[in-house]
Amino acid sequence: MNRNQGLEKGDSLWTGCRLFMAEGDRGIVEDGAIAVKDGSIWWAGPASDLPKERVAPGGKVFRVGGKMVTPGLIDCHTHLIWAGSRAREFEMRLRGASYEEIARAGGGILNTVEAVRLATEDELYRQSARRVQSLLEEGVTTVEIKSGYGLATGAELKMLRVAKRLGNDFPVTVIPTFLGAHALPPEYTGRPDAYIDLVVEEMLPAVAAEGLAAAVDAFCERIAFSPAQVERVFSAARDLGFRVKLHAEQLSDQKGALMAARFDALSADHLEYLLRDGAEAMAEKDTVAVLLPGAFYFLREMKKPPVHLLRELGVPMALSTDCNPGSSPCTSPLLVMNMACVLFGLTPREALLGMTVHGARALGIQDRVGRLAAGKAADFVVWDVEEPVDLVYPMGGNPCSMVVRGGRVVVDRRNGVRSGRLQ
Ligand code: DI6
Ligand code: FE
Repeated sequence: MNRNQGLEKGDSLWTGCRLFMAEGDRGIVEDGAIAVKDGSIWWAGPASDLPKERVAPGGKVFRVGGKMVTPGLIDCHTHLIWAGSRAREFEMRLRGASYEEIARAGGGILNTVEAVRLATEDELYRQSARRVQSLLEEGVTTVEIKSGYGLATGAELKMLRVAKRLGNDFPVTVIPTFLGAHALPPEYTGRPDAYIDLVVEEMLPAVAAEGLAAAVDAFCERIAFSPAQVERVFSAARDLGFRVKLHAEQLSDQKGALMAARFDALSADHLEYLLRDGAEAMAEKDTVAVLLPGAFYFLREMKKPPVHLLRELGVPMALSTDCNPGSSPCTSPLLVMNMACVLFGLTPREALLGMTVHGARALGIQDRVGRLAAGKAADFVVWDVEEPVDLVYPMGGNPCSMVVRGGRVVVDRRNGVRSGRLQ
């Protein structure tokens, strides 16, 4: 990109935008413009400051008419590739069984593992593609997708290949994460350390060799793996050059976040049972707290993540759907933002920052996406609302007007956006 050249034919200018900016007190630029060049943001800010002498005629102009424009949403924690359904377990939980009880009885994650192992790559792709499409229609332009329902080398690689295909076929950036240490597969019952051997010695090298993951995650919990077992996975991951992240303190305090911070984790996720020691370690290492109110809601949790503490310590809070069949069958980032405000006490602005700039940090891609600023990818969403609170307030409905990804309009439900040529 030659930034000196200015805007030419083939580039586009977006005017009349209420820009949601990551910095500043209220953070809205009321009469804003975005200039897009070669798929990236060339300029963004108050229209009055636009360098007009560098805007050549002939380019495309979109007049947004005062709608709010945010960065493309970043869903930084999903398990959206799965087969089968866990509706029966949902019914069991409605009758009083707990998520942990179902898992200990061999259901839960292992139920989905069975279905994923049986599914062909094409079947998995078809089921999962629908979920990607739903996210996209609500403004998601970057989605992280975890493996973790294969729990055998071939099946884990199958999931990660599906993730890659989804990224190639949809106008969404897919960031794949290897989650081999998600649950203990049935053939390793009573032998968790032997399964960790398999993850470390066979799966991780295979994932690295095929370049199929950007980071490595694990589930540190009573019903999953101990901190010592996760440490073995993290050490091996680090030796192969992976950044790590962790499902930590979801159902109990395992000191997982503390351990993750020692490995310079990108993020620690869930965190309902996080205590001050873990939060301080995260603050020190710049580890992002990923909050997942969909899982909190769906599992009827009572204990909330320590939002006040995270704020006090300056730990960035990201927000994500956790889209998965067992604890958060949710493809609505907007509903998740609503839940984060109602259930966890985030402000609407914090919720939006959690799905944009902090979501990008949780994936280590904040230099490329998450903000409306020069040099970032031209990934943004035009919403038929004026303020963050208007976006977060309804429980349902979709005020998305347009989704732009890499400068291209990829969702167009155009309500009142007019386009033409620059004069
Ligand atoms: N925590 C969760 O909430 C998801 N995975 C995890 O480690 C749930 C996955 C599932 O129940 O299928
Ligand atoms: Fe999860």
